[in-house]
This record gives sequence, C-alpha cells and structure tokens, in this order.
Amino acid sequence: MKILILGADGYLGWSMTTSLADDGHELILVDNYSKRKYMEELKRSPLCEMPLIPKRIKYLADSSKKIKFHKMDCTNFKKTKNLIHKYRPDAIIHFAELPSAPFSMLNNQYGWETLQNNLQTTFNIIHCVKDINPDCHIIKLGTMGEYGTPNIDIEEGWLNIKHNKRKDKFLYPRQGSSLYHMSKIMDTDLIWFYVRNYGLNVTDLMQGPVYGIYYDQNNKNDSLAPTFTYDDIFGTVLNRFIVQAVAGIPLTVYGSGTQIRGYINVVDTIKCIKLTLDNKPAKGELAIYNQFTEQFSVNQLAALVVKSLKKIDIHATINKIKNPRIEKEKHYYNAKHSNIKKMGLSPLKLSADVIIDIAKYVRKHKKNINNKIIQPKVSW
Ligand code: USQ
Repeated sequence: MKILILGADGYLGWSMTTSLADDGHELILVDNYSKRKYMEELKRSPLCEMPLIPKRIKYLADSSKKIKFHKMDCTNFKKTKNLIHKYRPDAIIHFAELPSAPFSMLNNQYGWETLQNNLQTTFNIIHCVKDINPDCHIIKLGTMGEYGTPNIDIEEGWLNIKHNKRKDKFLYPRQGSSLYHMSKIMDTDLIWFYVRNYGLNVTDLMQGPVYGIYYDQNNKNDSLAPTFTYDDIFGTVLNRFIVQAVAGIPLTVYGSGTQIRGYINVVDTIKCIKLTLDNKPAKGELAIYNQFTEQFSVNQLAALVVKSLKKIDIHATINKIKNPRIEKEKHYYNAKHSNIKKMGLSPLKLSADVIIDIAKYVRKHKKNINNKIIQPKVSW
C-alpha cells in the first residue's frame, strides 16, 4: 500500500514506520518536529536523543528506497492539499497531534495551541481527502480519555438509546479531563460530520496510555527505537515508573492511585493499526475501536513494577503524592474492547518479563536520566 504517516517522528509514528517499512509498503512520512521544539522550550528531554528522520531512514537500509520524508506542518491547508494531491495514498495514519494532557493544561498558550493544532490538522486532512481522494482510508488516533470515567460501562464508540419508545444510535457521551482530551473529542465530532455527510472511510482508535519500546524486528538497533519520554509532561505513567525505579526515585503515584485506565503495549498498538489497515470500514461508516488490552489502577501498576524489578535487583519504593490533576480517583471503570480481538489481536499482556525488558533498555541509558524532570510541575 501507499501510506502517509503523519507525525512520523513521534513515539507511535516512528514505531509504525519501522514496522510498515519491514513489510515493504511505500511510505511517505510527514512531521514538523513540533514536539522536539516544545520539549526543548520546556527543558524536557527524552531518554535518548534520536536522530532526525532523514538520518533514521538511512538506518532502515533495505527499505529506504520506498520511504520519503516531508518536513511539513499539516495545519497548513495548502501544503496538506498538495501532499494528498501528489501522492493520493491508499491510507493515511494520522498521529500529527499534540499528545499531552499536562502540556495542554500548562497555560493559555499551550492549551490553545493543542486545540488549534489538533483540530486544524484533522480538519485539513479530512477535508482534502473528501475533495481529492475520497476512497482513502483515514486511521486516526483518538483516546480512551474521550469517554472519561462514567458510572456506566464504556461501549466502543457508540451508544444505543431508547427514548419515548423510539431508538437511535449516537456517539457515546464524552467528557474529557484536559484540553488535550477535549481536542480529541472535537476531532471525533468533526470526523463523524464528514463521514456521515460525504461517505468517507475512517477508523478512529480510542487508545489507552501506551508503554514499552518498539524495536525494528530485524535488528534490535537502539538508533531505530522510538523517542522514549519519561518526564512529567510527555511521559506516560508506566514508562515513567520504570525510569523512576531505575533511577532510584520513589514511584510518583498521584493521589490515592485508584484511578483505572485501559493500557496497551506499543507492540500491540502497531499490530492493531496494521489490522485496521486490512479492515477498511464501509463507505460512510465511522469505525471506532477501543484500543487497549488490560485495565489497571495506578496502584496495581506501581506494585507490579516494584515486584517485577526485584528480580533484577532493582528495589523500587512508592510515594503517594498530591494529585496534580483534576480527575476522579475512585470510580467505576469497565470499558469494552472486543473489536480489536475480533480483528485478530492476541494481546501481549503486561508481565514481569515485559517490565524487565523495558527496564533493561532504560538501564542501558541510565546516565541520561534527568532527575529534575520527574516530579510533576503542572497542576490544574
Ligand atoms: N499518573 C500517576 N503518576 C504519574 C503519571 C500519571 O499516578 O507519574 C496517573 C494519572 O493521574 C492518570 C494515569 O496515571 O490517572 C494515566 O496518566 P498518563 O499520564 O499515563 O496518561 P494521560 O495523561 O491520560 O495521557 C496518556 C497519553 C495520551 C493518551 C492517553 C490515553 O499522554 O496521549 O491519549 O494516555 S487515556 O489516558 O486513556 O486518555
């Protein structure tokens, strides 16, 4: 397939690139390096500084001929239009969004830039696909955080409602807990508007927090690993806990630690998106899948990290700190996630071995860990 990967420099974008390159697809990568710029601005850095995309493409030796890169900002309508016109891809995988809740809640400017970047990018892509290439399959990364933590079961995207003896199906009610999550909710509404009116083919993946490292399957080359963040703004909780354990810093459990989310290994994220590529929805159908494999509370994750890492002589401790976020700590959580299993995913479950593997990668780069960027500095 000819596939456009937007946001190819990121944690998921680069993992996706290495995997699809191995499969021999024709790839067109796009990134404006804005996450690098924001991390620098906020004095945050990943565990390892990764080379820029053109250099990394060269490491993907055999497949490099079929990979092109455009340093480009998808909020620019004209450029996005030219890009889609030039390549007319079979599929677009859209990761080109600012991904962090704390970043979006840091101040007015970053809040607005998150809303503006995420909505404008989604709008440009979907609008151009409608005008130029309406058979293209758009695969968009949403988030489980769109649903929030309602007191009823979370369905996969849709809810059947009976009201005054009549029935209809609506998007499941959504309640974001940060401006980042709100931007994803608005994306979904915008996408659904275009899909129902113009018969486009879109898959919206509601993904939970991701953990782990995606290696190029052919050679476990660290230069091809995706950017691994562990700081208070861009790092996700399990990756952060593992870095904290390796650095000898008590694990930062926010509040009571009873918050529950659905988690997924980055290896399964990539498998899910590949399954999605093979399962293009019918015209005018917005396919929504809940993309996570297991539910955990923060306390369960912290306990698992402590127990697992004892096996490699890392003795971590846990520190419950004041929750910097406005979020429910004690809540009901039962989210359906059967669609990805129906498509054929057999999940890589979180285990001591998985945690130890990630810790070994982190330990190799232990000297790079910056202790100053671990405690949460953003609160709302
Ligand atoms: N948490 C801690 N300690 C930490 C960091 C986080 O207890 O050091 C807690 C948070 O309070 C929260 C949970 O862990 O209850 C998850 O936090 P997170 O920072 O891993 O995830 P979140 O901010 O929700 O966002 C991440 C990604 C985002 C993705 C989302 C999926 O950054 O791109 O969309 O996970 S979800 O959470 O389902 O919305």
